Amino acid sequence: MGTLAVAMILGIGLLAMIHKYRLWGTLWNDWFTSIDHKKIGIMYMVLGLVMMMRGFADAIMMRAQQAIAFNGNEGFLPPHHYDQIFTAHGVIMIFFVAMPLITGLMNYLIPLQIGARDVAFPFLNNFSFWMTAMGAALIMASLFVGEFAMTGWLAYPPLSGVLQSPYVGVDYYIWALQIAGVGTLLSGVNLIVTVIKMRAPGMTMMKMPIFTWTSLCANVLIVAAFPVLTAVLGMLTMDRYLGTNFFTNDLGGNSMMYVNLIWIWGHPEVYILILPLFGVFSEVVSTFSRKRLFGYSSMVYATVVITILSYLVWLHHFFTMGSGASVNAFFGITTMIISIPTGAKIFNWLFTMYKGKISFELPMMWTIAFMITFVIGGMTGVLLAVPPADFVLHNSLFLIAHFHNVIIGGVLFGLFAAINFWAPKAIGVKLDEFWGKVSFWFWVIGFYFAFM
Ligand SMILES: [Cu+2]
Repeated sequence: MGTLAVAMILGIGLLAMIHKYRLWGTLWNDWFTSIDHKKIGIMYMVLGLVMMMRGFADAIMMRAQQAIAFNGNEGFLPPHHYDQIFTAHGVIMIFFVAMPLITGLMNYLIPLQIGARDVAFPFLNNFSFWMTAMGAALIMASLFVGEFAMTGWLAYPPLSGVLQSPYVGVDYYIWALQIAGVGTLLSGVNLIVTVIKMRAPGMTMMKMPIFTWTSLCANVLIVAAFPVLTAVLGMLTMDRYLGTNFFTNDLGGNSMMYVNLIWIWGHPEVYILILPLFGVFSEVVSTFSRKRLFGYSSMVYATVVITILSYLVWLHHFFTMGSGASVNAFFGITTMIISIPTGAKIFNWLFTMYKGKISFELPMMWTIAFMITFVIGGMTGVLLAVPPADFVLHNSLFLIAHFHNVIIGGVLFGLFAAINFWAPKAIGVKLDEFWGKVSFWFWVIGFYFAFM
């Protein structure tokens, strides 16, 4: 209720400002209905940054609860409220912060990098954005009307089934993800066609900027993975609404199939998030070392190998489910193999810096923070890829720390590098150096304080 009051006051204030300065026409004609890839890209980024406030507030409440609630003290959040915040944090950070931010970045940069006037299907681009925005709006609405899922971010049945979760929270979850997911799929198709068909004359595939390459691979992953998410959520919907029994223990269903299917989407999803940022780091490292990127073609091959391998590892998310030693061993080994092309990229960035004239501006600072943090995240990932170790470490803060090292240290730091690097092009102003450095040190020290 307190949040609703604050949100309403801010919302009414914002509407009054828009009205006072007669901005409705501009907002509607120049932004909301715009089919310009640069404006849509910026709208995606604004959506992601706004939703980051919500996801961050959820994180603060969770950590505060954990700090207070021990020795019989119940803390300030009742269990059903804590579980909703816990679920919303994961869903928002992945679907409505990381995804809009990378989609916005790709929208903005790809046509510029390949010399195209716009994306292949500009109207569809605007439509995709609004589908993502509507998904976000649905989650925000669930804060005030109804509830949100109390299931964790991937809503495993039987907990998310209609018997254990008869309330509307899971329905908000399903519809928000379905709408946003289809929007992401359409924008994936759009960007693939753009890269394949609309490159300027003479730009062969192996002459494309490295960011365009890594984004192309990310969009191939989107088109391959998101239909699986749509299908598995559709099956969960039918279980809940129509009494089908895909994921129940009786009538031949199996809840483990849901876990299997959702991770066939879920593991590629983390590579969808990180690959475009690998491209960003490559662009930043070569710019601020004043050298050409070391090993362009090995970078491209490493990206393609990661794209393929990301489809052979999903079972590492449920080693403890009981697939047996040989299946676990197969997925443990494929997971470890991924560290080879990823390690090759790290060495390529280091060799680019070697004997370069490095200037430590903000994008370069974020890139170095990334390299250290991501290597820690990657190496703890190799530890978790050992099935017997995973039996000890699953459900632990070690796992939480691992994926925050790769997702904050990789995706978010990469986005900050990108925003600092390309903001002058997008908004015509160089972001303030002093406050950028303050922000950098707060983030890096805060991150290590929270997760080390
Ligand atoms: Cu994975």
